[in-house]
Amino acid sequence: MKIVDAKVIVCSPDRNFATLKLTTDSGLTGLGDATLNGRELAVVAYLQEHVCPLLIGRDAHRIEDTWQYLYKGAYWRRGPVTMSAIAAVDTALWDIKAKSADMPLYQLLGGRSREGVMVYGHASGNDIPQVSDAVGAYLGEGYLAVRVQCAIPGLGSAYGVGKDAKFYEPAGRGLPLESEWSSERYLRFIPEVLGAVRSKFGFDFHMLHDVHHRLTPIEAAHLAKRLEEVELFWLEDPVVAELQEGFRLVRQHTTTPIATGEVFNSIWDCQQLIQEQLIDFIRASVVHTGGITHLRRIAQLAELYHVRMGCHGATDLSPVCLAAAIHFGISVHNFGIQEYMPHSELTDEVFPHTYRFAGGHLYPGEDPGLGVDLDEDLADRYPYDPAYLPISRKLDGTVHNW
Ligand code: CS2
Ligand code: MG
Repeated sequence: MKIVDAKVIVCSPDRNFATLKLTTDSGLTGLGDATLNGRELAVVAYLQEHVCPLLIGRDAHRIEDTWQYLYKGAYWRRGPVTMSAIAAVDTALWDIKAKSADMPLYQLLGGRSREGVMVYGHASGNDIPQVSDAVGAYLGEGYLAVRVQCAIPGLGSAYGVGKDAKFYEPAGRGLPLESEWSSERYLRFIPEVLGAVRSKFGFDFHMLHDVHHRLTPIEAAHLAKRLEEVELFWLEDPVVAELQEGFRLVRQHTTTPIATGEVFNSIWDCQQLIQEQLIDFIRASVVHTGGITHLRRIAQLAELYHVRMGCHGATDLSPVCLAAAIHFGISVHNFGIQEYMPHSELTDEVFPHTYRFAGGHLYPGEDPGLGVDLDEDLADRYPYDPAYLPISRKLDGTVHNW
């Protein structure tokens, strides 16, 4: 079965997405998400100029060989752009293979290990009452796990607080906005927020919080220790993860579970974190970590060290990626939780899919392949519209980690 066409479809139904579509000589097609928030066109160019021409004529069944061909053949290895491009090809080939086998993708990955994929929703607000209302809404919808984020008094903006209670898209149209940050104000306030949520709703649901790379290791250690009393499911991205050994300092001080990895793009980004058991969950995603083929390698390494999967699933990962994550998550043994930020209705129209939410879980469809399609005519009506993630600055103007 030969690849006869490889094209990248860029669209912007509420936000920008890049999608690779492969077509074989037997007429089967496969989709792969190639979206890299704020740098979408870099991946598009990488695919269009340096990958798609190499795919024409290749055997679509040779997934592992194609992965190695694109990874080793580039010479310049790793990085978010390269690995998102490889991920798109890999995901599309798995989609095609499952379709040619006439089975949903998860069956090719070893079949079900569980009935459904437990997810967490995103509760946020500008103050504690708003956050509490948002948490209550998610629990009322049957979510078993809720991430809690809140605006910080005295700061003009905060990570994770959407314009409305449910939908959160951090990338803004046009050039990057600048947001202010104060670790001191954050550290004083966020324990009060999380404590208030536990006081109101108790401990019978999983509560998560995302620090979003903003603290130093000792600040993160201080926070994680203070938060032991609220029993988080995980504290996410407490520090930036380039310095993997930096997590040792956090780990020494606390039993709060740690998650990181949504910005990772290869197993080498997380090898030390996993092998030293410095984390409890790895957040690597299908779209940014070389696709299903490479994510399975990370999962198998993680399993040896009691680390569970908690794949990234924000709205800037398209329904194609989310579908792949659900097929992966329902099958992989060391599954932990799946992030679920529902896409907009318009996005779901552009990407019709068979996965569904019920009772705090996501379920893949039973259609052959990923169970996602792309309505190209509708997609064409929403062309790319430049949008960037914010830049963060401390109160004294120093650039910080957003
Ligand atoms: C966040 C994301 O979902 C998360 O855990 O870290 O919202 C992240 O900020 C975006 O995916 C960046 O594009
Ligand atoms: Mg995050």
